[in-house]
Amino acid sequence: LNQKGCILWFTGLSGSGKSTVAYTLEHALKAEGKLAHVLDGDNIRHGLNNNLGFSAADREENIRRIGEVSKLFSTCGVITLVSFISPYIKDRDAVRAKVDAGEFIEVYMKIPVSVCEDRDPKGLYKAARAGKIKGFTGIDDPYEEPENAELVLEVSKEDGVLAPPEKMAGEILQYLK
Ligand code: GGZ
Repeated sequence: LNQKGCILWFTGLSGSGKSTVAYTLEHALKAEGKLAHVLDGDNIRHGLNNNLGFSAADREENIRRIGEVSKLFSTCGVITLVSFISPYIKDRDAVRAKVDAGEFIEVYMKIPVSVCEDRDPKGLYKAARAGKIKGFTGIDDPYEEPENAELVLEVSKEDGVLAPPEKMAGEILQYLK
């Protein structure tokens, strides 16, 4: 009952696997009887933040509100898995600064844009290259890499391939323990 919450803040490009790993970890944590919940585009951008787009100002406001919501969840004892590109260092650091030391755990999905673009699960990179989406992160909009992430998940050095989500979720679980 007195489980302390925390915020696992996934950051990385579109198609880097943030949500897949976050949901895999949510299931693993729930299987252990822990209170865990994913916040992502589906339950935030379509609801609370449905008046926001992808300008720099809107992305900043998106992350600010998500930070406030995550803080509430964490205070309630939830292991809060937050999955947004969150491209700007200052916006991520502003959330970090609002919570207790150790409560904010930044998880950088360090996947090169070339790999994300090859995967392109929703065809968004293709649309961005074709000029149908303007200001797409990694193509014609910036992504600022974390400098002090608690965890960095990377593609394999040998073959440039992504580890399965279960393996990445397992690494994070080890860190939490
Ligand atoms: C980046 C965009 C854009 C633009 C729509 N740039 O793969 P997805 O589809 O599901 O993830 C992307 C998602 C990014 O929303 P976030 O709230 O995570 O972004 S931020 O943290 O920067 O506020 C992508 C889709 O929305 N998408 N247009 N221009 N991603």
